[in-house]
Amino acid sequence: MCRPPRAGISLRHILLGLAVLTSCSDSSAPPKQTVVATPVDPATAGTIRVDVAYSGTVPPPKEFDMRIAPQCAAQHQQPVYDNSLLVEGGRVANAVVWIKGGLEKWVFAPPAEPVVVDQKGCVYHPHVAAVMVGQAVEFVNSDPEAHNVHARPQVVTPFNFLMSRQGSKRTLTFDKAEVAVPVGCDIHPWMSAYVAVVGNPYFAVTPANGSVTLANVPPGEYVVGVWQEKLGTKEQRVTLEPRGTASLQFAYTATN
Ligand SMILES: [Cu+2]
Repeated sequence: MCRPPRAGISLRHILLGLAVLTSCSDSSAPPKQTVVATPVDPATAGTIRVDVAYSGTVPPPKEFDMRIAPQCAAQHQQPVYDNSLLVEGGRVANAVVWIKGGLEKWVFAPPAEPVVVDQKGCVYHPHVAAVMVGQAVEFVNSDPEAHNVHARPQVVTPFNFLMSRQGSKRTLTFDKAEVAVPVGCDIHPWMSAYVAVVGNPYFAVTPANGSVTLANVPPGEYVVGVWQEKLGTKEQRVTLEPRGTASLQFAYTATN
C-alpha cells in the first residue's frame, strides 16, 4: 500500500508531476538495432588505473530520520547515514571514473547485462550506478512502501514514475551520456542516487579503496574524468601506449 507522505508534499503533487513528465523519449525497452562495434585489438590494448584521494576534514555524515515512514525504519536495526561523501583512509568511494574524451570515433556495443538499482529499506542500492548509453538500468522496488523514481537530469530526458508494488521492476535505457543523473524519491526525501551514463564501456565506480582499473583500452590519447557528487568533476589527459599501463592520481581537497 502507498502511505501518504506527511512532509509537505502530497501524493497528489507527485502524481501531478508524473502526469507532466510524459514526454520521456528514453525507451523502456532495450534498443532493437544491432550495433556494429569498432573492434578493440587485445594485442595492443592496455589499462588505465585511477586512484581517487581526498585530503582534509570529512564532515560527519548525517543520520537519516525515517520516522515519517515506519515501514522503512523497521527494516534497519542500525542508524542509516547519508553516504554522499564516503572517505576512508583518504580514499574516495562512489566516485565515477570514465574516459571522457578521445573515443569519439569509436563505436561500442552496450553491455547486455542490466545494472540494477534496488530500493530497499527506503535506500537506493547502489547509491551510485554507472551504465553505458543503450545499456539497461533496472529499477526494483523491494519495499512494501511505494516509491517514485524522480530524475532531474540536465542532458537526458527527465523521468518520474511511481513504483507502488513490492517486487515491481522498471527498465530504462538512455540515448545520451550524462555524468551523473540525480535520482530521488519525493515520498522519502532522504532517498538519493545517481546514475552515470557514459558513451563508451570504459567506466567504473570507485569502491572503498578509491581505485579502479579500466581494462582493454585501445592505445590513444584520452581525457579521463572523475566525478563525485559533493566534490565535483576533475579531468586529466593521458597517453596510453600499445599494451601500456597508465596510472592517474586524482586528489580532491577539502574546501573548508
Ligand atoms: Cu521512496
